[in-house]
Amino acid sequence: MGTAGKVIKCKAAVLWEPNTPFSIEEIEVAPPKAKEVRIKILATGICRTDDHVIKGVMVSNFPVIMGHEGAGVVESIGDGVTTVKPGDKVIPLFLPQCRECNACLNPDGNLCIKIDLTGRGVLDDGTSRFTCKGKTVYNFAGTSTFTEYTVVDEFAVAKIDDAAPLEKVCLIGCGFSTGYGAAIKTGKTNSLNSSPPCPDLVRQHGWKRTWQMINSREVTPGSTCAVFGLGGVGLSVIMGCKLAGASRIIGIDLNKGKFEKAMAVGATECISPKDFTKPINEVLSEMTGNNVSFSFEVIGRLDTMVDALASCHMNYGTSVVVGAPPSAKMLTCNPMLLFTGRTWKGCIFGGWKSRDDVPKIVTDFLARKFDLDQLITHSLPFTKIQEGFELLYSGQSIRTVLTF
Ligand code: PAD
Ligand code: ZN
Repeated sequence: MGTAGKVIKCKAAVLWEPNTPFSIEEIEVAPPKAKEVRIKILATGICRTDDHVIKGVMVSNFPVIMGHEGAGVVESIGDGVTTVKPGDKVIPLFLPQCRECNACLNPDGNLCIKIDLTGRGVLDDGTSRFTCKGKTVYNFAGTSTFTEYTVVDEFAVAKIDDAAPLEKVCLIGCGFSTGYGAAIKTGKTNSLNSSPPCPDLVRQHGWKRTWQMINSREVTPGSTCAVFGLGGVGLSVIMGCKLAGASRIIGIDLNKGKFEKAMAVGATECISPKDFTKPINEVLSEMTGNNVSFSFEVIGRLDTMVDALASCHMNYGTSVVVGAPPSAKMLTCNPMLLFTGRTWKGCIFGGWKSRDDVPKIVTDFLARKFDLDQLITHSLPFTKIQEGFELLYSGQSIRTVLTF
């Protein structure tokens, strides 16, 4: 391609400081160095995690180009890149997979050591490829998708099927996979004291399948789940719970405007904590005969993390923290919640090993195993990014997809 090896000038949404609007700027994107890939971004979703950085709740260096739920086409590659080539459709990965660290080598791990959890905002060699008005502009999450071109490390990009519609599968880069994986991979746990040995399950599926389910860590068929937060990620948790065969899925949100969509993707009922004077865990316990096996916090608040923990069964319940916690905040809770046997865990990117699993999730989407259209409520041209964030703030959007 004509641009390979050259600096590309293009448009990007730069955030110069926290709590300010995006500024559409002309930036320079340097060519990829060894083991790096330059991508022409064609679609990107807006996720609440981006907003955490805008609000300063998650740390980052500034100025920064955010965005981490994108999809595009490889424009050029640096020396030594073997897993993608120019013209390939790809999804950049905020959770990389270097295939060498302990988490990558452990079959149960996915938190690759190369992830940028501390907001350094640089590629693996310690520098950024972006400049604007003579200043270095930092990366976000190793991806930076709010730009026409980005550069990522080879360990942070997955080649996907050529037939994939980028304006939909971009959601597989974050929101969808995170929620879906939280339900079908991370939810199930603590096999021996959890619900599968229930005789109904064995009768229905036989011991072999029951044992597979125990070991595959899915939400178990017939179980009751409670999902706190009905944004794009929470709805994806519901889709995963439904696919795993949960028989009751209760959605919890302060915004009742989210209930209709939640029911459409698989919730069996929805409640707002505002309608009750009792603590929400007591409400859920009464509704279910004290039988929530799995709860998911998909908001990113400390109080709802504890509420979700208290809502699952005191003995065999599992609660999964999916919502991104605010930086440098501490949780306080009654340790009795854990002493009685509950399991409390979290997951980043739904527990998926990103480079291995993202192409498979895309293939499952193309095979219509799940529907992403339900999550995409708005589409806007990239330059209207600020409008996309306003839709998130007003609670009107589930996912806005920006196209270039
Ligand atoms: P969203 O803002 O679209 O949805 C959050 C929902 O929570 C909204 O519908 C709110 O109305 C609702 N809500 C807010 N406060 C409360 C409350 N006190 N009680 C009940 N409901 C409430 O966000 P999202 O779906 O894009 O993301 C959800 C969280 O997941 C957010 O914290 C994000 O940063 C995190 C996330 N984590 C990962 C990961 O890898 N773990 C990936 C992507 C997103
Ligand atoms: Zn996200």
